[in-house]
Amino acid sequence: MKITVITIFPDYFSSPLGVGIVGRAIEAGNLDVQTIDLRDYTTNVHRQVDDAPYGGGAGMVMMIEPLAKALDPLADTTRVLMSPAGRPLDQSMLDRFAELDRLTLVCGRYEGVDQRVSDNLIDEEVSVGDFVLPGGEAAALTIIEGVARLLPGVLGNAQSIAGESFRDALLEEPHYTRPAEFRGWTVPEVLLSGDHARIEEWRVAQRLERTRLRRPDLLG
Ligand code: JCQ
Repeated sequence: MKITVITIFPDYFSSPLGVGIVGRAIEAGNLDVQTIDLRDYTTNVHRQVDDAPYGGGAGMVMMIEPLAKALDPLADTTRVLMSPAGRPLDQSMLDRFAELDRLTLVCGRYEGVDQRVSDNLIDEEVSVGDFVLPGGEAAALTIIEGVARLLPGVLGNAQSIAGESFRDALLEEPHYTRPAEFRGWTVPEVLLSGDHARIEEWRVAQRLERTRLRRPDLLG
């Protein structure tokens, strides 16, 4: 899979692309990530990518011209704009992106992007949450990381994906490892019992209770 990122901060991506699952996916040739510096597509001497909004008001708007020049050669890819006004990202969206051969992520900045970009040059707008970031870079990284771990040959353990949280739309149960006691804080007795039927029953009950308390929206 090849992911192209359009950004005014290509350096933002260098460390994250070198470590962990993403670093290994790139190393192994399962993933290629290319960053495009939007300023390379400007025509004005100041390499400006933003301008004042028509109609007045505070803040700046990302200009269509550099984005169009960067995006025109990528018309055969799925083009995603990171935006607080986008469709909320979820696991099923990442599953769908992971099936693609090519994905383009556009990092918005300032007050937003000229609406004609979204209307004519973008396939979908995606939000990673109901908050505002100074730019779409962290949101783009979220998608890269979420997709990378789904690529064939990357995790090396298909079971840990198949059996995980959000596949069954429930939060995970709490996990524990050694020691069995630390500063008097103990591990639930059932997990030490060796009774695998009881353990599974406890885990399911914990998933349901946690979801009810923390994320009732997931239960419908
Ligand atoms: C993405 N949740 C928040 C900020 C405007 C495209 O227009 C804008 C994009 C951004 C950057 O993205 C986010 C974001 N998901 O802030 C303002």
